[in-house]
Amino acid sequence: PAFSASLMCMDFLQVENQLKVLNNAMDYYHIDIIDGHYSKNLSLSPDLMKAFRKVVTKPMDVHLATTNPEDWIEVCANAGAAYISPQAETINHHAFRILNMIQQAGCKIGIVLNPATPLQYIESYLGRVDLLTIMTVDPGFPGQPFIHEMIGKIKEAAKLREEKGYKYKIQVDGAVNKSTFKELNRAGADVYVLGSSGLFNLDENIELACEKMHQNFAEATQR
Ligand code: S6P
Ligand code: MG
Repeated sequence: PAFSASLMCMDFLQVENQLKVLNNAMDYYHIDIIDGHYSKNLSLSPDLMKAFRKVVTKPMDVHLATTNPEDWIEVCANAGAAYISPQAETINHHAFRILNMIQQAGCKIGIVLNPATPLQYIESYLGRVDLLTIMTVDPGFPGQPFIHEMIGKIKEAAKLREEKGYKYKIQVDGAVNKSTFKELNRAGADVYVLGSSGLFNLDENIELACEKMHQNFAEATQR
């Protein structure tokens, strides 16, 4: 398994210290870029990524919860994104152009699927995807309840990858924590996005929070 820290959930008074600890405890950074329009919230930004970049040693994956992802690809790539992951629902009128834009910007291709969007919606380009994110809450806000119906979609994504020889990693985002690790792992998740419930709320001390998260995962998934 791999773990991605969702930085919109971090303690903003302790940014540098937390990033230094997370560099050793996590595998990726999850950067929610929300435009206030696609989802009614605001979070991180390309300028913040430029600051984070001075400290982070793990790849940043940008989750574009934006109405027009094409406006943000270049600027996020220049700010240090390794993966760019738009919402599938926002690109399908010109999906292949967007996937090419991501690649031409020097980034790996991510795609995010909302809970209500079936896997079949992106069937025609799944073969090009490096990181498939299955939302297990509606995007926009931390602290929401896990949507159990998504377990079937994760299994389906794992099965399809096997059948077709696709390369994508399966990432899960939303209420990924102690109470959901087990079924997410069994269903076939590869990358776990950890936000408030799975990481930052576990302890005020980030080192202890990371230790608790790893321990929770190990306990939930042993045997
Ligand atoms: C939600 C966003 C997520 C959250 C994460 C929060 O819009 O895409 O990445 O940051 O899900 O974690 P939790 O444990 O509060 O659901
Ligand atoms: Mg996200």
